[in-house]
Amino acid sequence: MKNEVLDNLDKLGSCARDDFKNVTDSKKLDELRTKYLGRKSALTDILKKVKEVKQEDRAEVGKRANEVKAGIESLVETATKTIENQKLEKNLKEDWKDVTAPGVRPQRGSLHPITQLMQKTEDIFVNMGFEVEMPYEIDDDYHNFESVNIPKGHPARDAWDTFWTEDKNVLITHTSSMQNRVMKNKKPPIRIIVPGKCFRNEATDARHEHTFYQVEGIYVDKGITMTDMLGTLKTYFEAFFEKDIDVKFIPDYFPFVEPGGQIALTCVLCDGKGCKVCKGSGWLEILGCGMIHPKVLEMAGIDSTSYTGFAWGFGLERLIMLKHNINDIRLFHKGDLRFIKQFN
Ligand code: FA5
Repeated sequence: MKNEVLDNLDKLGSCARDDFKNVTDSKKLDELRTKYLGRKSALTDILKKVKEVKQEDRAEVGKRANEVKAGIESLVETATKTIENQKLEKNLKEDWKDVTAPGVRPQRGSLHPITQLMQKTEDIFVNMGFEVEMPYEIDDDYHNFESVNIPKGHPARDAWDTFWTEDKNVLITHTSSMQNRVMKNKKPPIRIIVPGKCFRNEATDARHEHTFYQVEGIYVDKGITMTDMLGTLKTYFEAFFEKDIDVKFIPDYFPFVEPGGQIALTCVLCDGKGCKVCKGSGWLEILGCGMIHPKVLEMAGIDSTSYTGFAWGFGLERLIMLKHNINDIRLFHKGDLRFIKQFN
């Protein structure tokens, strides 16, 4: 009987070692735990037989039975740890998050069309070597008027319907208010654009707002000519409208440029054939510009006998209106979502 029990215990131990090799999940582990250590397990049956072994052999058989039982318990413990570790590794792999990665901004609306096309405008000029400088929205009389050759009492002041603050400052009427500062603070070659909000005490209509955006451009260096200005602006308009465009200079008067004028583009709506918007002419007058007046250069401390430069100022909304065929400037700030959503 002793040998039979010892034999059975050895077989049970070796079966258990084989079975536990293939345990991969907790369900299988529970089954094996019940099979080898449960109340109705083979081990329980063998242990019942120990009573039938002779008295003098019982200690040896009992000791072996305990060793086999401890061996099986250790197999259960090892398998439990292996399964737990596998679970942990799987979770780490699947739920792994890189806490140092940049956050993903949830989509909430989109950029206003003015912002979108202002960014496009800045990109185009930056690619041509221009820097970007922001204007002061409230500035003094000197920068908005005097420094650009419009002294007090000059009739040209009437062309700008100005909002004055109580302390005699102005809500800038044009981004030319930055010409003097930019030229004073930088050394030639100076290539700057000034995109910013302007304010005029206008009776608003489809083409006039009291608050609108201008983009000023200033280029000062030795030997700068009108041709450079036409080339720069043609390059910009072609990139902005994404088509071939001709430009022409039509003389006009601004106190801070000489010669001064308007740039006209081939009408982007009819490609120069003539339509309602260009009044059949095939051309659109789009911006004020010219060669910077020697007096304006001198007021900024630039020697006008050595340096020349050009400047321009255009209204951004009017360009966006042409690009997207918008017929009323007041739509930009009306807050009508049906309008804004078209630019998502
Ligand atoms: C000026 O403001 C000059 N400072 C431009 C300039 C700069 C000339 C440098 C020479 C050298 P003007 O008042 O024409 O010019 O305005 C320029 C552009 O701003 C206009 O062509 C138009 O596109 C836009 N603009 C002017 N007033 C309004 C308005 N009330 N609403 C919308 N856009 C406007």
